[in-house]
Amino acid sequence: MTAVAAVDLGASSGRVVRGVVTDGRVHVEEVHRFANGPVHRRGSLHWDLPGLYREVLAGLRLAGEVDSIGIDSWAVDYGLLDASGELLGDPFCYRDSRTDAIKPADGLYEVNGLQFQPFNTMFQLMAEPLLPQASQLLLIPDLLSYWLTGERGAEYTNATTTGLIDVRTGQWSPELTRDLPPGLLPALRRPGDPAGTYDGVPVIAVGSHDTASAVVAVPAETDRFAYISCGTWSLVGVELSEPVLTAESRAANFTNEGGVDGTIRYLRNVMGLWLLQECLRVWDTELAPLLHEAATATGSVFDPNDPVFLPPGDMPGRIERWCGKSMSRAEIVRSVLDSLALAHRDAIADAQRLSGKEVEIVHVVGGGSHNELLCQLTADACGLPVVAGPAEATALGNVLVQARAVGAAHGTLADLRKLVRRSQALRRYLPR
Ligand code: LFR
Repeated sequence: MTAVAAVDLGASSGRVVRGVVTDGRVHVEEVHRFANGPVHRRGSLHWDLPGLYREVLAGLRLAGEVDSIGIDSWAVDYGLLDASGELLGDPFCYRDSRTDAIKPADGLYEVNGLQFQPFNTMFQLMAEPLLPQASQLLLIPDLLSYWLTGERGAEYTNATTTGLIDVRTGQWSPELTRDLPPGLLPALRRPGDPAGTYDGVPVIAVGSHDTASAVVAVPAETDRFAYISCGTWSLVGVELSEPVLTAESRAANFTNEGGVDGTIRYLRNVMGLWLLQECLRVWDTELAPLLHEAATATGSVFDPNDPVFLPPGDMPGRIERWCGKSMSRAEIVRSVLDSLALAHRDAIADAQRLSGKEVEIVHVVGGGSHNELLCQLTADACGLPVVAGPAEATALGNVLVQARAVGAAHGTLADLRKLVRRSQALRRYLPR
């Protein structure tokens, strides 16, 4: 039996799980869970990295004896280190408004293959006051890994979300990094590479972009599948072996992010359950009773990807203004779910059209796979069967890549996915 600890940090909560791989199965047990969220400081939105690190250490203590440790988190955000290796300032949260006015330069997509998001690291760096003092940049999981081990590196899947990697070579692009201080970006490491030790335990680079780890644990039986990694964001797309860099793909705002084992995660960011999370925060209420009412409520459809919904704030008000009417809470919840289901459908249709890959089944993984109404509405909108689960896909993907690195799991992504299928309860929704 091999046990590993997976640290999985999401924008609204973090967790440490103990993962066990044995007899061709994989199980995870959550040993520590803690809240996370952007913190307002001096008029900007930041993350409390020292606080998150304390929670990581507490979780690792609770995980007990393990054979390795792996860390993943949301993408694009980073900390800057000074020449002595100390963190310079509080890392910014990607929802901070300082990049609102950014416009992408021409010709970027052909090199980095990334959809335009104002918060991509390369744009954050254009607005970064501390850049002149910085000697190195570490993405969030790499920063925590550095604090654990003293070793620095840039894990590849997450590095592709910076916008500074050439998608054709898989290396830092000399062209796109030309204006950055020399040495700012550390050497790349791939999922499965060693990343130092903590207390004698190996730390392994996993798919440190949470979405890369989630896609590893999609329990697909066929390669004709689409996935929706559904949490704070819905990341909707297909797995490819080559990037799609056409003008149509750029115009449709599809991204080619680096996946585990050299795959391409060809997807679109859909605003996701953030819309509901912010409503619930404003209303100071629980979701379950509202979902019950929403099942029979009538909603209005809005574009969940309108940038007005990106920052934290009065979400119910923004939705009502978009739809041009006032609504009950249940109607707002229904509007969010109907709008997300349609955005899921559009992204899956576009992914197929732009990549030429045909899809016969949709896998919903992540916390959103528990949302029965959203899964059913997604199946209805797509006209395809939806398989929901596992909810802990990200942690499972993190565990599986570690397990393979320490010799407890073997083979390709298809082999790792078989372990997930064998051990996790899944639920099927047929289109109505
Ligand atoms: C999901 C995610 C998305 C990324 C967004 C911002 O948690 O990592 O993939 O676009 O957060 O980092």
